[in-house]
Amino acid sequence: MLTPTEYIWHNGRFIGWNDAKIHVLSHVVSYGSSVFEGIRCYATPSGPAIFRVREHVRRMIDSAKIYRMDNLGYNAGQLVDAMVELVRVNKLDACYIRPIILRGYGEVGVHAGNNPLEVYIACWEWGKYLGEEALAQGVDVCISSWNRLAPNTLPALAKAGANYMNSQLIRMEAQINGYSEGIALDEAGYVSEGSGENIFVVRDGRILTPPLGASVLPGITRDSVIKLAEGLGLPVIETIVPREMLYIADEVFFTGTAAEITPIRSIDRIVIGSGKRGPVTEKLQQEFFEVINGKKPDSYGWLTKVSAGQPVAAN
Ligand code: PPE
Repeated sequence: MLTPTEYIWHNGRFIGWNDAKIHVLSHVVSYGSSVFEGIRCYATPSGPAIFRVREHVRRMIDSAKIYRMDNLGYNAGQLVDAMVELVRVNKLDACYIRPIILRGYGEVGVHAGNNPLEVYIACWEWGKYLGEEALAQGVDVCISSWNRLAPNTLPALAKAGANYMNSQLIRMEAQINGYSEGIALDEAGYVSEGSGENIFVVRDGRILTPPLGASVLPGITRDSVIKLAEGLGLPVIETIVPREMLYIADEVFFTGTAAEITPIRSIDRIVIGSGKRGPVTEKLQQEFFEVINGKKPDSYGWLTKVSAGQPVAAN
């Protein structure tokens, strides 16, 4: 259950957690017209630091552009600053940040372009996405009977609220059938992604991941893993992945803000590799956690410190 924090940022000012309410006839409720992000802030020796906040804000602005949500009223720098301030005023060390842009209240009807855009940012403490054991032990997953969004239907590069109806179908089906997560195929039947994670495959020392044209979200963690792997001399090949390649892989793992780097130990009850976290996955996890926990120098400039300065008074 979500533990409330004190403040939520709304259209440029801090409001109380319980005051962040919208009208039931807001456009977003009927039509799913929102774009959003999920960002983690980690506790480091020099205080809380937000992971790749600029890239997340950029993706949110891209998502808004795809949906013709113009005139947000805030530029990227202001949104980054708002997130830093929000973590500070809520006095959190590690948390998950959820900015949302939604079409609000006014007219009803599919094209209600004059309805105001509302920008909210909330944060709270969020633990491990696929269970406490998942990062070390790996998870058991299935191939979903639901496909990912077909091209030219709902744009997969946008992180839009409506896309998560598809994610819900994938995730609910998987969990009801006793799996932690489902892997969806794209419309052509090739591997796409999990309901809330990108996917990587390791075979014979080569790392593969589906390309952006396979209806995947352009994950920030995906990009981070590509960069970390390259740094280790293990280039990642973005290529179409047939479903059966998963079953015969040496290692398969998920990446995502919430899931971080989660090994997959079985798919459709077929054991992957040795049935436990593999060496490439473990090495990448180690690199990733050392950067985000501040144990290794932040050579990629991924961390934005929430400096310990005087908190700005909330209004
Ligand atoms: N694909 C999907 C469909 C997706 O939702 C996510 C993030 C990713 C890939 C990985 O993207 P990135 O976080 O930038 O590495 N999923 C969010 C969902 C959390 C939720 O359940 O809500 C997340 O990880 O924050």
